[in-house]
Formats: sequence, C-alpha cells, structure tokens
Amino acid sequence: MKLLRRVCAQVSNIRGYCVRTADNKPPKILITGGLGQLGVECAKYLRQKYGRSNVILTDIIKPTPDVVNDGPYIFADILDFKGLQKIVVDHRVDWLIHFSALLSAIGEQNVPLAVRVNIEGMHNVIELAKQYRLRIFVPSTIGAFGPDSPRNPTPNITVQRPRTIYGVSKVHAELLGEYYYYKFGLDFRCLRFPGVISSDPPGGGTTDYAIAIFHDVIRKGHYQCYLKPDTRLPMMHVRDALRALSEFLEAPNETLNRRVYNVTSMSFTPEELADKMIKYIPDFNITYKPDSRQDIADSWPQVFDDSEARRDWNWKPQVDIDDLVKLMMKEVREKIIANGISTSH
Ligand code: AKB
Repeated sequence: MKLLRRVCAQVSNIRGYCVRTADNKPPKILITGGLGQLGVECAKYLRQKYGRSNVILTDIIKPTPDVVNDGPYIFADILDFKGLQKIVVDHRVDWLIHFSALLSAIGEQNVPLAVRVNIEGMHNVIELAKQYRLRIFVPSTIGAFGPDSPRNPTPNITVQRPRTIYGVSKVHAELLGEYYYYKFGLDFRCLRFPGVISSDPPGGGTTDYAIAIFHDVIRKGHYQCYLKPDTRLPMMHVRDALRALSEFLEAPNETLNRRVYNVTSMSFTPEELADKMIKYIPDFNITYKPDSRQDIADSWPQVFDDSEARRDWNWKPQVDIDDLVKLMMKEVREKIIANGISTSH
C-alpha cells in the first residue's frame, strides 16, 4: 500500500490519495447539494467505506431527523465562497463531491437560478478545490449532448451542443475542470451519468418518468407518462451510480486517460419499462401525454458508449432492467409505507 501510494505521488504532480490520504487516514469528504437525488444515498455508501464522521453532507435545506441521525450534516451555500472555505478548513476536507445543480426540466423553468447554482456554484467549488488541493468530483450527464451529437451510440468524445441550460452548464463544468487539471494540476474527476433511478421522489429531470412511474403505479395503479412510449434513453440504478462514483474516485490517477467519462448500465423506453412492471402489477394502466420534456429527450443520447470507462478503470454495471424493476418495486413500496401513504398495490 505504501509503495502504491509513493508510485501514485511520483508519476503525477497531482496529489495521489489512492483511497487513503497522505497521512494514511481515510479521506474527509464533503458533499454539496446533499439533499438532492444522490446525496443521502451517496453519504450512506461512502460512510460505510470511510467511516461515519468522514463524510459531511451539506445543503441549504432543513434536514429530516433520519438524515441528521445518519451522520454529520451542516449548512453550506455553494454561492457563499467564504462559507465554503470555512467548512473546508474547519473540517480538514480532502475530497469534494459537488452535487448541487438544477436538473434539465426544472432548469428550463428558471434559467437565471440555474445559471447561478450550476455555473456560479461551479466557479466557487473549483476555485476552492484548487486553493486547498482537494480531489473534486462533479457529475455530468447525457444532457451534456444535443441534437448534433450521435445518439446511438454516443461516444466519450464527440460534438456537444446541448439545448438546455442544464446541459450548457454541465459542458461548462467539464471544460472548466479539464482546464484546471491541465493548468493547475487539479485532481478533477467527472462522470457523465444517464438517468439515475432511485426510490427517492423525482427531482425535476427529464429521465425522472422512470422514477415517477413506480411511485404512481404503486400508489394509484396508473401513470400518465410525459414522454412518448418509444423514447429510448440511457439509465442506471442508483446502486450502480454510487459504485461507479466510488470506484472512479479511488482510481489511481495514472490509470485515467481522461478526466470525464461516460458511464451507463442500460437503455430502455417507457413502453419497455412498463412491460417489465406488468410482471409485478398485472392490472396497472399507463397513458402517454408528451410535453416539453419530449423535445429534451429527443435531443439526448439513446445509447451511451462507456467503453473508455470500462477500459481505463474497469467500470462494469451490475444492475440490468430486470434487477432494476425488482429493486424499485420493493424500495418504492417500502418508502411509501414508511411515509404513511396508502397503496393500491
Ligand atoms: C435529468 O433528466 O435532467 C437528469 C439527467 C439525465 O442528468 N436525470
């Protein structure tokens, strides 16, 4: 382990943590946007690996008792640079996971706010990471591509001309991160995720129909889909997403040929997903009423090529569509019951 760390540090001018920090302790990890779609689950996952007190969840929202009982939770506003500096110093942070962002559909409803949160917020965290030599992870998305990109498959490097403010802000984050890597040696890491499916309620994304469908069908036996039945999009269960994030964060720098990688698990359409769900709830009913989210989906990749991630750091998805439906049926039902809501199935 000692030798590996020394090799990591030597072959690169980037601070080589290789799972533990230079002083042989687990990394201290700060998560922004902690109460969004991935934060709470991500904190749980990383706390199991690195210890409860080593993962600090932050947001500007008042947390539920469950979140507070799980581990450290503090207020952090990504638009307040000084406040962020204080947290990094006080808690001796090593790694920063920057989740704060408005997703695709919600971003279109409030572009000025999306610019502030997604673009100004990114400026703050990247400067912070540079100043304090943090390893920084920023998620990107299939939404960083647009109608001029090849859609099936979409390779790691290709034309990126997104038509949503979310996509524009993510291309900006990718380019800024790469620039800081080449210019300052910043250990910037970024994965382009497909639609991430978890039992948490939908959070304003275009791929979120694949979450909402489980909540509505289990509660009411019916779902009205805002995308056409044959709209194919890349997807991933949160379990694979968190494993990808964690394995990528731990990958030694010298194995990485890029700072930004595509990752995916599967691609499906609303119709194909509904067909799989019938096995669990035979009499449920789905109708289709496409809205403005259809235009967004039509400009996004249908099948994502993640061969570079598989080659460089051994990425391999584990959850396929059958596993995903099985997991979601169980997890969403449990969540609905825990919240005291009645179910029709
Ligand atoms: C969205 O739909 O906006 C997100 C994403 C694919 O990045 N889930």
